[in-house]
Amino acid sequence: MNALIIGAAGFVGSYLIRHCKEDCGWDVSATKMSFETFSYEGVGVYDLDILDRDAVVALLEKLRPDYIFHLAAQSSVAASWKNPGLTIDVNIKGSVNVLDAIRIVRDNSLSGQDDVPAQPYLPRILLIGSGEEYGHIRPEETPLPETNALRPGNIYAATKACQNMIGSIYAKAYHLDIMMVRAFNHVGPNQAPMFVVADFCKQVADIEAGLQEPVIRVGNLSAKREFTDVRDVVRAYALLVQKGEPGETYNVGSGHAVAIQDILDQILALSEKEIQVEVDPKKLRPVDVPIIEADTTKLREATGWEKTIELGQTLRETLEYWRKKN
Ligand code: A2R
Repeated sequence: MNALIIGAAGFVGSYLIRHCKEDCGWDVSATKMSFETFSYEGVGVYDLDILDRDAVVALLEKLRPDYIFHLAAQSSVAASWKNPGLTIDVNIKGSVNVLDAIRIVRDNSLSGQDDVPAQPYLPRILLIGSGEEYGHIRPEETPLPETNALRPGNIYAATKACQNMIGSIYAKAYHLDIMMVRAFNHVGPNQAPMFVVADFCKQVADIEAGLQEPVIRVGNLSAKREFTDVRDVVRAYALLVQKGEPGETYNVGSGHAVAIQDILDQILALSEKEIQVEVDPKKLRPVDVPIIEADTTKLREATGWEKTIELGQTLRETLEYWRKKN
């Protein structure tokens, strides 16, 4: 099988490449933005801006991947408040471009040439959405099934909810094999420190190395979120492109919400330094959703997926990653 990972230079990309290549044994190609530096041994890496639909069409015509993972996004909630226009462009218009490009290449393949028999191009596509799409959740709604009402509480979440709706429309209207996920928070080494676990681990590592005074600056500690190791998340993605039902949405997460305070306590317990905790108003978001927790029955029944890595291990490895960087 031959897989294309769009938006591979981010956090999830290299984990997904490694899994598809090493564990699944697929040929893998990947895309990055022209200004990003990214390479992976044995993987063809192409520059692609998903805002350029013709470029997406050209790449698909060239590679004809069996599986397409669409990771490219403006993926930060905090950045979506600061730059809503870009978030809407990339996450909605960019995703429509990817879907439309797939439709065009499929339609071109069906029209064939006079003397060449048509070879239908029917890839399977995974659109990556977010648990944030559920938004303002009532406590009695958790754990959240995929059928729960979506009440997005921030710009990023609204764009991912829209991507999901458009994915479902394209699957039905154009008979494309599109599956959608709502991925809950995923964590691990190499995540950018704008995300909470990486932020806390980096600050602790900086404090230990004497690069920061012994004060960790935090946002809202009472919010409860799911945290799943990124390696378990990419296993779910690879299973879903193989076993998912077209037009369906699957939650991907541990099924267990943890308070950010607990995460902080676990990370602080891994350090021998005496560290003060201080709330930084700049880290508090304009609207915060108190609890997000997934019902992952649909994913597990469709694919047999189970999480394999405990949160404690992920936190230890993430802190170790930041210690090594100093
Ligand atoms: O924003 P950058 O410069 O870090 O680039 C990101 C890239 N990207 C794009 N790729 C193609 N065309 C665009 N117009 C475009 N804008 C941004 O997508 C980055 O390299 C990649 C996404 O990686 P991350 O932001 O690190 O997301 P992560 O954690 O790998 O999550 C993958 C997916 C995203 O759809 C998230 O929203 C979802 O999982 O949770």
